[in-house]
Amino acid sequence: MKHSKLALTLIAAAIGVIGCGEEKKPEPPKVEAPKPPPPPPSIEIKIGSVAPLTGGIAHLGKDNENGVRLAVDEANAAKIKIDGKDAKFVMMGEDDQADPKVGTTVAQKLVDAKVAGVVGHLNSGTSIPASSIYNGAGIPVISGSATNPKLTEQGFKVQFRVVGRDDQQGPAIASYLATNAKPRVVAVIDDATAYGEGLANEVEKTLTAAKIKVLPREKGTDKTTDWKAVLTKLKGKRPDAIFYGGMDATGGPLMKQGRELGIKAVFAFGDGACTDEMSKLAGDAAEGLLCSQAGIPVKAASQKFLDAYKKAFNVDPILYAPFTYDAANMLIDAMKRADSADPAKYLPELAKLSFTGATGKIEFDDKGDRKDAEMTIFTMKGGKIEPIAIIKGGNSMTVDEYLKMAAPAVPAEAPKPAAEPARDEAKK
Ligand code: ABU
Repeated sequence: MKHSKLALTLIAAAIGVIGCGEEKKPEPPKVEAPKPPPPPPSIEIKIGSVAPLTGGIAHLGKDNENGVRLAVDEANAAKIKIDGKDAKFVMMGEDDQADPKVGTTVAQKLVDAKVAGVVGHLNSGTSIPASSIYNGAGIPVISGSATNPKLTEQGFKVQFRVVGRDDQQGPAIASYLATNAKPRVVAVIDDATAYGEGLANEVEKTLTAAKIKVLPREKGTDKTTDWKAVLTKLKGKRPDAIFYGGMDATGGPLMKQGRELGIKAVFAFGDGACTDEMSKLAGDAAEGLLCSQAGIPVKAASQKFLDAYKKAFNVDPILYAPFTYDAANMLIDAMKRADSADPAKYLPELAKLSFTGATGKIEFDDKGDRKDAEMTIFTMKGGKIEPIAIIKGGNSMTVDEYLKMAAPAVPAEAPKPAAEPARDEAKK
């Protein structure tokens, strides 16, 4: 009892001391630290890119893939909003090994991963079987390099391409050959792929129509690098020109061995073998070859694209990178216009797009082909392919004439978002 009284006295005294000291300031009202705003809603949009990334034409596959990667990286840097959400574009790069079976497996993998769209495949032989898989899933697909006409003749509403077709390319290179080299007898060889055989057929049709004798077809495969038996047989028939439908990995050795055997014929090739790689594979033997590409030459692509590509990858584009870049940008532009990455919603926008990209104005016809696609004829000079004629709408012109002619086609008003600035301005 005594102890508790004492304790109370001491507490009272202590309170008295405190009360007599400095006046206790009132505590400031507690202010809650501001909460960071919730992150804006975001949406991940996958874009597939398919090309051979291994094997003999991996250099072309990488070129195609780089075009897509550059477009995706630029779209991410531009902080695009789709449906009010921050769009994060992700490129899914797949290797189809230029093999039709692997091509369909990879296509199904992309469908299962719910890609919003695909740029690819590089080869006609992989693009054609893969197209029915994308069509079944309703996923838009644009090829930046496959040129076999069948690709867009199947009635698939999801299928597009931004290069020309082999029923334009074949007549273009064959007519140039016929007019300029004036051969009397031509040998035609193909690699037994959808592309090589199809293009060779188109070339043969044009030559035959021009009353030029075409020797019975010779064949290899897309892996053939020893052509000596075929060439020895052809040498005896003394062709004035040899056309090969196939890629550079097989076309380079063909031309090298042809010259080693003393064949003096003009060698001509389509786009798959219309690269500087030909001089790496054939050395000096590649000088003077003729070849075609199913679009404008790389050097006529917009300067903005060429600079950005070089900065990103520290190399120049080889063949169709400007086209796969445009293809990826067209997918993205259509999504922006539809304000949706849902293929069913943006596909109608894609089909009616009028897009000015690195390769000029692109619009699709009812089949999904590029309207009024250019064709370019090249020759090999000093180890580099040099464009000698660009053919558009039946007119043949130099690169300079083409750039002048293309200038008025560029819209005078501000370029659309995600599209290229006027290509003529970029070249000044
Ligand atoms: N067009 C050149 C190579 C790609 C392809 O069509 O197979």
